[in-house]
Amino acid sequence: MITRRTLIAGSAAALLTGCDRLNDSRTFRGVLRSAEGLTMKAQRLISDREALAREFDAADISPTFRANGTRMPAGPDYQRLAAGAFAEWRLAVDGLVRRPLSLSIDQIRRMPRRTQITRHDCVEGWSAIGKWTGVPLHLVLDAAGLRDDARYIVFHCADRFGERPYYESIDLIDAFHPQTILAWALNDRYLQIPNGAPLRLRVERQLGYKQAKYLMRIEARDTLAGLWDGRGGYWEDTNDYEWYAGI
Ligand SMILES: Nc1nc2c(c(=O)[nH]1)N[C@H]1C(S)=C(S)[C@@H](COP(=O)(O)O)O[C@H]1N2
Ligand SMILES: [Mo]
Repeated sequence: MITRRTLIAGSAAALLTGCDRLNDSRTFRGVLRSAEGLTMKAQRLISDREALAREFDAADISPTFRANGTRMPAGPDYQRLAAGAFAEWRLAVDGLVRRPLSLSIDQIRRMPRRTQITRHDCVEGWSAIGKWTGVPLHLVLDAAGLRDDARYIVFHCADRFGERPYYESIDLIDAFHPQTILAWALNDRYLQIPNGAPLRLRVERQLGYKQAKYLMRIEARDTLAGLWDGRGGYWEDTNDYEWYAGI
């Protein structure tokens, strides 16, 4: 699998290939200097992307975590799954993976978990602090075995806005970030329907609309082109929201 580190190491190696032969060239030293500068900038950018979102104390948890957007997916398929307490629900993990998975909510709840108290910021101008528990996304991706050509992780949801299903996507830096989890509990309770039951994404360095609820399928892709309008998310496609919604 190509990790961020091998990508950086690879590009640094590519920049430095042939340095013995070119060492005397004045132009080359200039190029090398700017390449070093570039690598440092790239490194700084990526270190910043790796920083942890602030985590809060139990005393900071909002009394209610308001629900926004879809609060109950309308389709009969979801309603049937909900009526059965999601025992029949499966999360598909497919696309550019070596071992496609189909996971029940019990299997996911039995995987190693991370709990984090974080602040959710919605572009509509409200925030809430909640305690989330879930499986780190990277463990699921490792189990599926990402292929080297995977660059994006797409989250397909059960709810629709007209003909368009809600979906979201992130890059591999966020996918492997330690606070990026597939959450099945909020405030020590199994996730309830208004907040995305049975499973939702938490990608804590980004705004509310990236936190896809009602997950049905996780797809690894090499490009976002060809998926709806190609901008990587429902709101990105329909309302020009930023794909990278950093906070
Ligand atoms: N599937 C799905 N995910 C979604 C939405 C939605 O409508 N459908 N709304 C988004 C928005 S804009 C926000 S602010 C959060 C709200 O999460 P909450 O309902 O738990 O507050 O979910 C995000 N994820
Ligand atoms: Mo939002």
